Amino acid sequence: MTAPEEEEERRKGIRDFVNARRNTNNTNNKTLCLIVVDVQNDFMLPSGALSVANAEEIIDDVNYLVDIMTAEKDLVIFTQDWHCPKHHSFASEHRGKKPFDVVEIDDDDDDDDEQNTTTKTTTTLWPDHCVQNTKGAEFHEKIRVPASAKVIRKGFRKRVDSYSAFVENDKRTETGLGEYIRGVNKGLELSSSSSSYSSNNNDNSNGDGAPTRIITDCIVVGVAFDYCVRFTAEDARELFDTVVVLEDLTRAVGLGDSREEARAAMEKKGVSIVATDI
Ligand code: VGL
Ligand code: ZN
Repeated sequence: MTAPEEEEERRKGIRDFVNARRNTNNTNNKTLCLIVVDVQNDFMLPSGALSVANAEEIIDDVNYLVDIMTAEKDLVIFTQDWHCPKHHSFASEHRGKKPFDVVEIDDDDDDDDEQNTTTKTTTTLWPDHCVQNTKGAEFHEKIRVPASAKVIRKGFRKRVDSYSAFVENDKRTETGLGEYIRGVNKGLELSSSSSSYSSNNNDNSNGDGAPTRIITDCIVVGVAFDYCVRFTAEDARELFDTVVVLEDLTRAVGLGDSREEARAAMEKKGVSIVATDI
């Protein structure tokens, strides 16, 4: 196959994949959600501070996916790792530690107060990366971020890292993305029901008290498969019936068994991990 033929083949795989998701349960033209994780210079460029092997390879196909979903008015979200200088996840902030060391850190904000009980968390230390307003934190120049897309920045609190686009690594602090998606769902629900709704009917649940969820399917792509893609996809299961990671539109950091651990953890949470060509 020639290169253009291969490209068309991949694009057909992507189109078929999206159409199949859109038409599940005999619901034609339902709205889908796409989350594009951390397609930023520090992860993508070979010279990036935390470069993920071959990550630039996914950009053309991610652009294509973004284009077709934007054209269908699906909800498209981009995440951006956005650390303050001297972020606590940087190895340079921990004496005697190197990037990629796994350490126990305390969650407490106050280093010196011995009265405080602190919770220890195991975490990976990284090279300084994606520092706010630096070139490394910018989206890769080839990625197209449509004006209609929502950009969510994460990891900007000095002491807390955030792999997930929904909840930071303390498992408490919400990023606001969940709230945003609930708001979008509310809007869709109101606009789709306004014509048939009587104005004095305030019960917009489906009768059993469960919230009506309009956007039921979410697709996750980007980097890194074993960190931010993984935790974003796992948490997305709280909001969506179906969460699919399109594996060929991701790349992994690959520390020890991180790739296989991520796969197992996502599958345990009910995330599907699929290739476009199946
Ligand atoms: C990521 C490590 C540190 C990611 C972000 O995007 O997967 N990994 N910060
Ligand atoms: Zn980071």
